[in-house]
Amino acid sequence: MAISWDRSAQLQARAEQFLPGGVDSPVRAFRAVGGHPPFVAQAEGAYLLDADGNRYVDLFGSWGPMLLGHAYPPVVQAIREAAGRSPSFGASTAAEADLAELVQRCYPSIQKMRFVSSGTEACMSAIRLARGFTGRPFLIKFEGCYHGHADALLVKAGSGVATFGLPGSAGVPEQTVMHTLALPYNDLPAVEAAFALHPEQIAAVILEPVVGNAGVIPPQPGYLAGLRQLTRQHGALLIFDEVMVGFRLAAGGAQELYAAELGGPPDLTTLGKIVGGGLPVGVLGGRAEIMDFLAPQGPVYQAGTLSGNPLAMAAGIAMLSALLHAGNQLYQQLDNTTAAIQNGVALLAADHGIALTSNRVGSMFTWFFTPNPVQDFASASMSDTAAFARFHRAMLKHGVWLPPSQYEAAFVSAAHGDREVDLILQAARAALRAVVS
Ligand code: KE4
Repeated sequence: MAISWDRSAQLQARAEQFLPGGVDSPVRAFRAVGGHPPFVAQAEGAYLLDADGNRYVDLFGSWGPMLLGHAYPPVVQAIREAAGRSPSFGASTAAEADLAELVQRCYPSIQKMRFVSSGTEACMSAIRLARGFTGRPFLIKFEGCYHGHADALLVKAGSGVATFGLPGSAGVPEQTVMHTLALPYNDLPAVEAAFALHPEQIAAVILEPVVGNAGVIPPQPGYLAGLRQLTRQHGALLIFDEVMVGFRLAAGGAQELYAAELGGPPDLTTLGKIVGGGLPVGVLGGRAEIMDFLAPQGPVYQAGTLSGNPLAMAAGIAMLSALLHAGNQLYQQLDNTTAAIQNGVALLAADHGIALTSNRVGSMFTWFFTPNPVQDFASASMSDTAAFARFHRAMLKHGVWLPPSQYEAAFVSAAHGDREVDLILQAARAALRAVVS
C-alpha cells in the first residue's frame, strides 16, 4: 500500500529550523525506529490523521492521556467553556478543589495534593518534599523507571550500584546525583543492601509500581509489599509514580489493582497524563502531614504560574467524571480489547517463527522482540531493537502507529473496538513478514 509522507517531510524540515531534532520531546523524533515521524493534523476516537491525509489506528494515545479516545466530546466541551472565561487567572478557583475531590475518590491515600503542570514537576517536587520531610539526602529509584527529567532523577547505576549514582545525561553534575541510587527493579535484596549501607540516610524509594518506561514490566508477586515493609522499617517514604498507570489500570491505578497485596498504600503518589485529559497537569499528593510541609504551609518551596490552570482543571474534571461514571465496565472493556490485540499478534508471531515476549497489564502492553521473559531493565535490553524498528515502520505503513521505541508502552483506549482489533491484526500479519524478511 503506497503511502505518501511528502507533507510531513516538508513540515519536519521546517520544524528543524526552529526545534532541536524538529521536536519538543526526543522520543517523537523516531530516532529509535528510523524514518521521519508523520505530522499529526487531527485525531478522533482511536484514529490519528496525518498532514498527508493518512489515517492510523493510534496505539500510543499521546503517551497515555487518551484513555477515552481522542477529542472525547465532554472533555472538548469543558475546555471550550472554560476558555470563554479566560484561559488563566493565576488565582484560586473552585475547579481545583472540584478536581481534587475526584482524584481523592480514585486515590483514598491522597489526603492532600497539589496540581502542577507535568509529571516531571510532580516527581521533582515529590523528591524535594521527601527530603525536606525526613531531613535525609539519599533516594532510591530503579533502572528502567522514568520519573521525568529533573536532574536528581536523571541517573544511572554507579559501579557500586548501591553506593552512589552517576549522571544519566550530559549537564547533570555528579554531585547532583551522588545521593540517588539506581537499583535493579523486582529485586528486594538490592533494596535491603542499600538500606544497610546507608542507615537512616534514605529519604524515599520512588518507583513506577508497574514499569512502563522500559516497556511494560509488572511487579513480581510480593515486590510492592516488600518495598512497603522495608521503607516502613527504615523510616523512608514510599513514593508511587503513577503518572502513566494512574486512572489507566483502574480508577485508582496500581494502588487499586494491587490493593490486596500492597501491605498498605504509599506515602506519596505522583500523577499526570490522564488526570489532565490531554492538557498539562501533574499531581503530587499523599499523607496530609507530609503534604503540609509544602509552602506556604511548611518549609519546602514549590510553585508554578499555571499550576491548577482553569482549562486543565476543566478537562480533568470531565475526564475523571466520565471514567468514574463508566466504572469497572470501562476497565473490563479495555482489558478485553487489549487482550485480543496481544493474543492475536502473539499467535501471528508464532506462525512466523518470531520470538516475541509480550507483557501486559490492563490496557498497556509491550511486544519485546526476545524469547526470554522480561522482568527488569537488563532483560528488556536483551530485545532485538532492530527487529522492533522494522516492525514499527511496517506497522506504520499499514496504518497502525505504535510508540516509536522498544522501551515504551503501547496504550489502548475505550474508543478501540472489534474493527480496530481487526485492523491491527491485519497490519501485524504484513508487518511480521517484514521483520523476518
Ligand atoms: P512528563 O513530564 O512527561 O509529563 O512526565 C514525566 C513522567 C513521569 N513519570 C512517568 C512514569 C512517566 O511515564 C513520565 C513521562 N512518560 C513519557 C513516556 N514514556 C512521556 C513521553 C515523552 O517523554 O515525550
